[in-house]
Amino acid sequence: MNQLIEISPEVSKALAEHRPVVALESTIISHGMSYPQNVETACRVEQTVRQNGAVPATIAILGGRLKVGLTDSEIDYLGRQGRRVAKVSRRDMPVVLSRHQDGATTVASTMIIAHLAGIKVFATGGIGGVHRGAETTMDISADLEELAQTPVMVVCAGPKAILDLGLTLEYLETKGVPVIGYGTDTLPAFYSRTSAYKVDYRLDTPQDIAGAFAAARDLNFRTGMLVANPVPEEYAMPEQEINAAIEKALQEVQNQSIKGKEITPFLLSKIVSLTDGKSLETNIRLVLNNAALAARIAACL
Ligand code: PSU
Ligand code: MN
Repeated sequence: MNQLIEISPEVSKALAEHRPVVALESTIISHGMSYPQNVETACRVEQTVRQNGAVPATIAILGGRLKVGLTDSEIDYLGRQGRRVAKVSRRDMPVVLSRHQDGATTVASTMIIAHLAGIKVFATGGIGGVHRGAETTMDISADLEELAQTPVMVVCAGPKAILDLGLTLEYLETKGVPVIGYGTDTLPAFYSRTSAYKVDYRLDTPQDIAGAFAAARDLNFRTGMLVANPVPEEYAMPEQEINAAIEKALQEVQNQSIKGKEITPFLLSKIVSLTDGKSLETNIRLVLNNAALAARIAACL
């Protein structure tokens, strides 16, 4: 096994016995929500994975080690540290490791570590994508490149509506990443169940999704797969309200000259305050919903 990686005894045992395991990211803990909701949510997400028949493996970098399966106190540590922990995507990993630092992993780096550990399914909230205005800024999340080159299935509630959804889909098409709608023909947009875009394929059962993923492995494809699972109806945000908040938050990014990897966490927290916390509730519910589906898919694999 890779020298850098430390898999918890429970996850290790589950993998050895070919039992279902679901990877979970940690940037959502440190940068996606604030303390203590971040820790509470991370624990509820793990519980949901268990209730749906799989073992949760929350992933982070601690002291320069790739940790797969965190203890409750490690999750609490990341939650309390919040933005003091580095947000670590693929390009950040070499320096964080060589300096023996801590890092909260994004979708991209969580995929890398999950794959090293032999985990096939990963649940998150929303993925990074092509930002609005990327024609000039070139702000395209490394999450998309990772989906293009790492064979892990990512279950999300669609790309965040702060992004350019159309360009995000174009990018994924170019890279050969299938976008599967779970029980829907329409691409969900994280806070809401619909958008102006269609998914490539609609599949209605965890078995069918597992089947498509298995076929990609039979083909020896290196690409991952994106499963878009709409937020449950009762927790979805009214589109007008969320779009107004997004517009305002994007304007703030301009006004305050927020750049680079700060943009996504800034937008998310701005939207929480602009919606009086309603978007946070939506965010929590959709992550739980994705954790349940990911666990059921993992069980089918
Ligand atoms: N979705 C959320 N909360 C988050 C993120 C996504 O609901 O905190 C994080 C994920 O870790 C994702 C990252 O990989 O934002 C994307 O950041 P960027 O756009 O800088 O690549
Ligand atoms: Mn970016």
